[in-house]
Amino acid sequence: MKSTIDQQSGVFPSVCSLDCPDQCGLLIHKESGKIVKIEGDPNHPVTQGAICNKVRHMTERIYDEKRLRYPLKRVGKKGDNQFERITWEEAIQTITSNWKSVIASEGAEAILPYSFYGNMGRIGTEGMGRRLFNRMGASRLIYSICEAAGTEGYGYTMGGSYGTDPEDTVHAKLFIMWGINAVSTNMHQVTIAEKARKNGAKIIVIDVHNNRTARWADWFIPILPGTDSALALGMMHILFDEGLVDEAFLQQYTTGYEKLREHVKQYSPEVVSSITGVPVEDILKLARMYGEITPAFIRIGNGPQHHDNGGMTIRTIACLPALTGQWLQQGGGAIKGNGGYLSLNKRALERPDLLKTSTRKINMNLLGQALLELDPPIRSLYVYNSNPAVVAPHANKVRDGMQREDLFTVVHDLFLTETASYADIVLPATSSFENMDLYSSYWHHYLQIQKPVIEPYEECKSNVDVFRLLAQAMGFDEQPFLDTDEDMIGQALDNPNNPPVQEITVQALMDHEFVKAKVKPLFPGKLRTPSGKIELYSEAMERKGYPPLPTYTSLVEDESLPFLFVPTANHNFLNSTFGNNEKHVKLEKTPKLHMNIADASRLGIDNGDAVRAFNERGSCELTAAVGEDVLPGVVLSQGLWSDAAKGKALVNSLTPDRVADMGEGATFFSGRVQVEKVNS
Ligand SMILES: Nc1nc2c(c(=O)[nH]1)N[C@H]1C(S)=C(S)[C@@H](COP(=O)(O)OP(=O)(O)OC[C@H]3O[C@@H](n4cnc5c(=O)[nH]c(N)nc54)[C@H](O)[C@@H]3O)O[C@H]1N2
Ligand SMILES: Nc1nc2c(c(=O)[nH]1)N[C@H]1C(S)=C(S)[C@@H](COP(=O)(O)OP(=O)(O)OC[C@H]3O[C@@H](n4cnc5c(=O)[nH]c(N)nc54)[C@H](O)[C@@H]3O)O[C@H]1N2
Ligand code: SF4
Ligand SMILES: [Mo]
Repeated sequence: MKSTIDQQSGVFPSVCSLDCPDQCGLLIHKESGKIVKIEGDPNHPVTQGAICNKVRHMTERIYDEKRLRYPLKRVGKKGDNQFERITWEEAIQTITSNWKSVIASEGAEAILPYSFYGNMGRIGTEGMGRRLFNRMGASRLIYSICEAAGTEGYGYTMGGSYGTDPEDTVHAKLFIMWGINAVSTNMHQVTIAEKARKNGAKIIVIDVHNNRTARWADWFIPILPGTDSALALGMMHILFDEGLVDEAFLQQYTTGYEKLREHVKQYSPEVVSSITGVPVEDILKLARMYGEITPAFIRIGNGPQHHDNGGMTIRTIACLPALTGQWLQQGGGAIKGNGGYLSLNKRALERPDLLKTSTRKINMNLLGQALLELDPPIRSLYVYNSNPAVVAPHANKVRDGMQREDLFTVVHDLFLTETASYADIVLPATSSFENMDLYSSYWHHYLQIQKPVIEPYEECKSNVDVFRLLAQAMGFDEQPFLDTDEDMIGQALDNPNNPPVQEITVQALMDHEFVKAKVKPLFPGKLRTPSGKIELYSEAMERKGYPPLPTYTSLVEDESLPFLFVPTANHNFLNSTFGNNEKHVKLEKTPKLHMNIADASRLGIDNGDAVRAFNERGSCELTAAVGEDVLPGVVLSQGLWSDAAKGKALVNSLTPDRVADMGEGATFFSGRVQVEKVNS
């Protein structure tokens, strides 16, 4: 392959590496060996040349003064950010000699890798690192911080992460954006909906916040947090009651619809209104629109599933398209996540066979607890592709754990993140434009290989390269550690359980900017549920002790404090990424706490006041945004602000480290707080 690196100037196709469903095609403009501009690739069939503001300003992040250039070792106290330059040899030697002595004295389970999708490249996230830690016999991480609860819930109904092809949704006549702030988090779904709108489509947003997406809608339905399953059940009640269901579809493609018909009788509009805060006439109107307009498409977001009851809620919403037979309409149905369609050969990528004996699994949502309370203890933490000191729930507990003097921490990142400030050794990472990887979207059906566009910045190394060095220094010389990047990509694509991906070759991805997997439509067909049908009644759930029919379950009683605190994503950052980049911080202005005017006036809080939200887990200072953007009893913030930008705005200091009803998922949005004015 002729490397684009060798060409000093030109325009090169690329792909966005961030954890975002759109996975945009990019064009990288290069002059004299440096990136000068990043824009959307107009040839990409889904993203069509449009990209978000975040990535349009990505160049500044790549060449940011603050970017890590070489390995560092800590010379001050943990958290104090005092480091000294060391060589790669010293870094690798220090890490592996620590690991060897930990393994000799306490066993490899005392080592915990912690990572997520700061870069979505599959070999950098799921490849060499998993191989190394499997071979070592380290503790294994449960990757549950994002969509685990909803994925399990959706899976009971639909048999896996399979939904509508987003390109088809241009034909929809009704869009329900359900707990997704798509204008900020899935912008091309919005672009497609806009096209459909020109053909008469209506857009409904169901959310707890009158945000950018709500303001874009034809109809915004505010709902109380954590009550969405009740609303969906109320819609089902009306659909059955008014004969708006597709009996033929129910009979042919679902299990348990007669039981469901009886079951939803209890969810009358009056009952549902008292749970959700949605007026009876709006529940009726919503159900009738959904029953009468076709094709109808539901885009299910992270909002409803980052709650204690998130799994059951998503399982319940996922039943709706079956009632009206929407899965047979082009563009109808739902998307929660489409990752199943592009699933890769996980075994080949991660090589679980290298693990000799089964090792303990540690839920990433309980990192603080794991570092402070686990017995036998964790002695070494290796973090990459993630910033848990900011993004993980109960962040103060996480930081207390990282503060432990006897914990040896390594952080591999592009920046000296809040997490890195607790590290003993910091390793500099390449950006996605500096190394090769395979990208597959969890929304559309395209795969793409990122060929390196520029040379690695200073002494930066990719995840895969660092893991290779570590494996070598550990004395692991098996083939999996010798595979090249291209070998690994080939192995990942070769998935016998997923023919549409298996037929895509490395060569095809090298030759074309992107390739669409030839995904078969879900219907007519057999799902991957036990019955092969949409399971309105699920025996699998029953066996696990869940109600077998979709059900409203309430949030767990948190501390008895007056407000439910919903700390969501914001427009100009991506999780904590960009929270340390000046341009993005400036665009986002200041971290706010949205509250209802009725609550604010009772507490003597005016718009623009400095306020403190607190509970027994921590405290967080924000600027009050008073109005009617949230219902009374709810306070909401946007963005995972970095310490550097606003010292006290660590929203995750308040979030619970309880796990959700399914998937051991996160419950970021189910914590309660008190709020008070900060007197300056
Ligand atoms: N700009 C930007 N884009 C991103 C990200 C980012 O941080 N910034 N993050 C990326 C990642 S990793 C992910 S997982 C996705 C997440 O993207 P989204 O799915 O949009 O997730 P959130 O923004 O967490 O929450 C979605 C919406 O749910 C609402 N909400 C909260 N609780 C409830 C509830 O109980 N019911 C209802 N109906 N709504 C509720 C919130 O107000 C919010 O508008 O976005 C990705 N894209
Ligand atoms: N309160 C609250 N908390 C949340 C959420 C929320 O909505 N509210 N959302 C949750 C969700 S959905 C998610 S997915 C998580 C996301 O949490 P994380 O996965 O931790 O996401 P980021 O904060 O973007 O951190 C990614 C880090 O990876 C680094 N990185 C990027 N590329 C590379 C690379 O190639 N190699 C290495 N070694 N590092 C790299 C980046 O510089 C960045 O510091 O946060 C969760 N936390
Ligand atoms: S963050 Fe999302 S919208 Fe922005 S360029 Fe990347 S994939 Fe596209
Ligand atoms: Mo996420």
